Amino acid sequence: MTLTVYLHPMSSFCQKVLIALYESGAAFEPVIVDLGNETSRGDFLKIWPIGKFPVLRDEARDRLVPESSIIIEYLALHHPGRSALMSADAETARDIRLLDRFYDHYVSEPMQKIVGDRLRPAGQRDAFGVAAARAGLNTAYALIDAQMATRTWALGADFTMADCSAAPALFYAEKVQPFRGQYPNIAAYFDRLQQRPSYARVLCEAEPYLKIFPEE
Ligand SMILES: N[C@@H](CCC(=O)N[C@@H](CS)C(=O)NCC(=O)O)C(=O)O
Repeated sequence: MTLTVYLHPMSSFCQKVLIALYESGAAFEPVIVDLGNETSRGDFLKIWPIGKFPVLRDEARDRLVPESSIIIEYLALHHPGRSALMSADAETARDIRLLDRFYDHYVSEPMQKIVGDRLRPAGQRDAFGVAAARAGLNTAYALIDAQMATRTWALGADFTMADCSAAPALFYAEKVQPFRGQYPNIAAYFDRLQQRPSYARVLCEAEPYLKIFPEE
């Protein structure tokens, strides 16, 4: 098999790429990286010393591709399958990238900050940073809710890379700072995402691992 993806099923950025792979139908071999296991972590660091997943290896092209958005763009170019998730039109592609960046930077990052803080040793928590992350999430929620009042998917009618970013970001964001109740358009959008077969499959595969999520 030419495509190998180094990932963990619970990781939001890996789920983003998995949604893209299931949308396209591209064949790939998943390699689960367990960062808590010295051997698994060491093997992964030899491949990508930055140590963050997902990472794609395309054997046929002899390319190593890190970073979730870059992987999805790479797949769209070389392994589009059923659904490319990017647009050939430069203006539309830029709009997709903007929304993708928005969900990564303004939903995923603050969500990860809040989750990461729960994993810190007692006495080393960052209350100031968490409060800033919560404020940032609220600002992002208000913007998304207004956008989604008139859209089916993040960009509009078509399911794109931005929806791949949105689904896992919103899933974990809802756990740390619920949007249901206050933001009905985000809730309705997230319901649509959960019904999308690609994301439903990703959620099903992540389910056995969710028990290790640090609830608080
Ligand atoms: N910008 C990266 C972020 C990837 C990322 O943050 N991955 C997390 C998992 S969701 C990770 O590898 N965490 C492990 C660590 O930081 O040690 C991308 O888009 O792929």
